[in-house]
Amino acid sequence: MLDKSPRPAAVAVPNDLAAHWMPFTANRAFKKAPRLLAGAKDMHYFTVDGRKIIDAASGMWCTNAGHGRSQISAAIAKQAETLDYAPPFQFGIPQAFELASRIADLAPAGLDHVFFCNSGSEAADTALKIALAYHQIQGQGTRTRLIGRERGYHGVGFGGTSVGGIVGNRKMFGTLLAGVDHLPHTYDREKQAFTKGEPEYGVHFADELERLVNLHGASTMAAVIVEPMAGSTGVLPAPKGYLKRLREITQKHGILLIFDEVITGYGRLGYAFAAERYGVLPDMITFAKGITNGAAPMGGVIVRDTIHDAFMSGPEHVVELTHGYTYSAHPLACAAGLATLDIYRDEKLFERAGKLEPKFADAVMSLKSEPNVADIRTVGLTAGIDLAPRPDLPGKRGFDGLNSAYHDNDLMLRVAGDTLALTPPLIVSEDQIGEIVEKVAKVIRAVA
Ligand code: PXG
Repeated sequence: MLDKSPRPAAVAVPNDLAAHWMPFTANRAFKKAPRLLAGAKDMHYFTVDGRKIIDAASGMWCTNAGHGRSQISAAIAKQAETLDYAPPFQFGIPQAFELASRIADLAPAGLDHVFFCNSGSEAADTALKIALAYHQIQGQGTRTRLIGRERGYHGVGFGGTSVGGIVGNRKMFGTLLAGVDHLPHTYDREKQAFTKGEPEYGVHFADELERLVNLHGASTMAAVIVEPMAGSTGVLPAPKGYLKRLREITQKHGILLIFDEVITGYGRLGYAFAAERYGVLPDMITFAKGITNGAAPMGGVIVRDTIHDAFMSGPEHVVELTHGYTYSAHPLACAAGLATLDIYRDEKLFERAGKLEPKFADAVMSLKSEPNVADIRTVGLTAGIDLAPRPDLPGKRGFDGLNSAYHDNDLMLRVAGDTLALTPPLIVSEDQIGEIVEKVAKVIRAVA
């Protein structure tokens, strides 16, 4: 139930919400019962009516170092004063080169070049375009086919939507890119329910790539893109051995392998990148979100040396890759990124996530016996809790959960259909994990 008791307004609220057409939002429902935020510090948001709500979602998988980090805001402010904007084509700023080097240092050896953009969507499209261009300059221009995975999410550009595998995100937008195919998703509830970490069952789902190679022919295939842990669809960790198997098959057939680490990058699974956790070297890694702790828009692609170097030929005055954005390596984002990486390093937040993982998993699994809980999956500092859908109203129980959390339980979580997703900042304390789990239990009961 909505608590409509009057509260002192912490900030002025506009009385007309009509003009802002909100992204990925049930606009009419929102505008009837808004969830408006006014501030944030460490593990909490502050609502416009002055409530303090605990953030179990890192905003939207972004604020790995917690909110309101003054080191980051000071760096942004200083940068804005010093150099507000610089053209990223044919000009550069020192901070962009420094940030690229530091990201390359965090990435697995061999992935040493960073191409900047402004979001995860742009990162996915950039990686796909680099893959196509790479094959073309290698004299393998027939390799144009892009392979995604069912239930995958790679943002909302045409490339990312095409290789994405969430039907609701695809079906409104026509035929999308030609020549795309999809691997099956890796989830089998009967075999995997209530698994902590990577499920034992499911390595064979990678073998479906051989089937696609046999169907289309290796000489037509450019790249495979997967999330090491599928986040947006409701937290599906890769089965044990699955990513290694994908690497073996792509390597065998000359197909590039792209890990979309927009969510898993920067500590979420206890490592700088999930590629390290799984001991698998992809050809490219996409990132966004955590690189600036959410404080400025930034994304990028980390590219293997051999791919980057293949472009560095021909006359030196000629642009090697005709791709980029007005705001690639934006000064404010670079400043935010450098300050963010300092915090991750100084506070050892990736290691902290790894250490907390078993405690977090145990705590969340204690929700197993709550009403309608059909499955719980955990990996790193992330969990997906599937609630049984209400008959004939898929997504309603999840949506009600989001509202119950925000309005009645002072909790922010993510929902994907009827799945509740928890993905707190990596600074979360053990007590706060307990508090989050208690609140989630109340939410689950409220929507029973
Ligand atoms: N790739 C992955 C793996 C993502 O998770 C994107 C690309 C796109 O990033 P941008 O910055 O263009 O939005 C994402 C974004 C959720 C949720 O509730 C997840 C995302 C975005 C919004 C909501 O799980 N991930």
